[in-house]
Amino acid sequence: MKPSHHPGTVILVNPWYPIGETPSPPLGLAYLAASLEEAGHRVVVLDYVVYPYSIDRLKAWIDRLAPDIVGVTAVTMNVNKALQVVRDVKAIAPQTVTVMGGPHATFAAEETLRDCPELDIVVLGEGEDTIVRLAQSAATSRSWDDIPGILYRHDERIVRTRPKDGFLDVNRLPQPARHLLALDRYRMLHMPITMTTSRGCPFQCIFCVGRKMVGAKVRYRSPQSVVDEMETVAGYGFHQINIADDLFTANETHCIAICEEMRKRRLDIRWTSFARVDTVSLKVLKAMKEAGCTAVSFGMESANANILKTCRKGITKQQIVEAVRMCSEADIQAHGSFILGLPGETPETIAETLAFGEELKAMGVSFGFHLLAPFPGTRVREEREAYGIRILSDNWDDYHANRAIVETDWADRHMMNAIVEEWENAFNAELGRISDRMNSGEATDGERALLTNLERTVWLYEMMMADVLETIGALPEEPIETAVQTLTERVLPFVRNATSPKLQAVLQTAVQKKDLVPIRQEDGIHWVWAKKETLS
Ligand code: B12
Ligand code: SF4
Repeated sequence: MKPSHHPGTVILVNPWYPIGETPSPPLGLAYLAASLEEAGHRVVVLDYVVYPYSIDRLKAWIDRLAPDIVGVTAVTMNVNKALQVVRDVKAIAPQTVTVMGGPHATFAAEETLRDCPELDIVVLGEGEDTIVRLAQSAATSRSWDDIPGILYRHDERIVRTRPKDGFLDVNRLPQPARHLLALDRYRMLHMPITMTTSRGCPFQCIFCVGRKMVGAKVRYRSPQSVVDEMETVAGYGFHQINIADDLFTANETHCIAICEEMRKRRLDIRWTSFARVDTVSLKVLKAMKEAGCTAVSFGMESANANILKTCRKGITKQQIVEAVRMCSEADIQAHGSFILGLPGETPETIAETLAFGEELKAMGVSFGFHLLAPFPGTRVREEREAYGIRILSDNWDDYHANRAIVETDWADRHMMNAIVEEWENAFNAELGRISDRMNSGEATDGERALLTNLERTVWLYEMMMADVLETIGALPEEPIETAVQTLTERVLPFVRNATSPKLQAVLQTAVQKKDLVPIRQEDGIHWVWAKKETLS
């Protein structure tokens, strides 16, 4: 018998996390949405990274769409925000099925369900097929036991279904449904847009869940479909596209085939990628450069050989230096990131890493630090005693990797925090100096662009998140030149640290780019964000 098809309605939610993390439009949700749309379901994505959140706003959407499912994504750092959304959904519409997926829920599934009775289902790992099956079931029988790879609540018990048969065929997935995302807002905020060319990772770094999420065997997408997607993404006008799979450079044939295809189609775009220092070659880097790659980010983790070995990154300091040298030969900017607080960290190893950072800086590398955040599912968390680390916080809000929540026997949290704080202070002091130079007319073009972009991002973000345009309402009818001036005066009190001339320049540019649009109505001018916007 042919199963009858009952389309359901699904709301997907991206919970808040700070703009300082350089967020990109939520790619995982766009993949889920594409599969749901392909199966005939109605989908809306609500993105509280770039829209203010309140239970009333959520209620307005739930009242309007009466969704069968609200699905929320989360990483560890914003899981508490995600769970608040789940609680609010149940308070608004108790019959709605609440689902959570993503790396945090995958590896802390039972405890997340236990701690949040309002959460009905956790989806483990890749979610495309699963969310489609859940949507079908939610709109019909509401029985979950034959859907693999989930945990669900049944009476007082938590039931785990059989594992999925394996990983998805990445060439069968539809292109991510980016048309449902708030792309305009991310673009206005000067954030990068991400895409992936493969899924899977054969490495076993002890601080990462990447491999456990996506499997050890790398599944490559066809170069045609990758470049098709790239063409579409390029059309959205972002200043930067980031290829987010960190094994992009690992398979020379795959990587070069993509670069060739980009050149063949004469795509004139600038893009960046993640990579491992041991998987780049000069040949690959040169092909990437010719195809428009401007920068590559490497996880360098530590300068100390023992730490590198213990954390199973499988790279050496020599390979880091060699990768950086090849990047400079290929004229690609290299970025490096280090993790402080890994097993075996001592004051000496920290000093070694800092000194190495300076050495790399002299070679033209830009680099930054994170502090170890032992996420659920990582080996370093599961075997913390064996690795000699102490975890100081179980509050997931602290898992942002910007302050120490781990100590070793030799490196305490104060020491590591002091380093990061000094780093942040130096960065802020440098911004202050640039600001002074700008005021006295001595700043270089690069410095001017850096500061202007930063101020623009912060001010536009504050305006978006405080609903300033909606709050100020209608402004007097007047010609565009003076209308921008009036807008500036009305917006100024809402934007911290802005000066009138600078804010006016920011708003003027936004108007020129049609990011800010005046709508003339009977009661005067209503300013709105780019026309394409449909979500709020
Ligand atoms: C690109 C990337 C970034 C980018 C862009 C992030 C973005 N939101 O687009 C940048 C650089 C900004 C970034 C930032 C951070 N990242 Co990051 N990032 C990645 C990376 C390399 C790829 C993510 C990706 O796009 N995957 C492709 C999409 C398709 O997969 P996905 O998002 O996981 O979604 C799938 C499933 O998870 C699932 N799913 C997800 N949500 C939901 C929801 C429902 C309802 C369902 C059913 C299913 C489901 O289905 C999706 C489709 O299959 C991963 C590593 C990895 N291999 O996944 C790390 C990773 C996600 N990042 C990680 C971390 C820690 C961070 C930061 C906190 C950085 C930090 N301070 O340490 C921030 C937080 C930002 C955030 N909230 O996402 C960790 C998360 C671990 C954890 N438990 O928290 C990962 C897993 C890497 C690691 N270290 O282990 N990141
Ligand atoms: S850090 Fe990168 S290479 Fe290491 S396990 Fe994670 S995804 Fe794989």
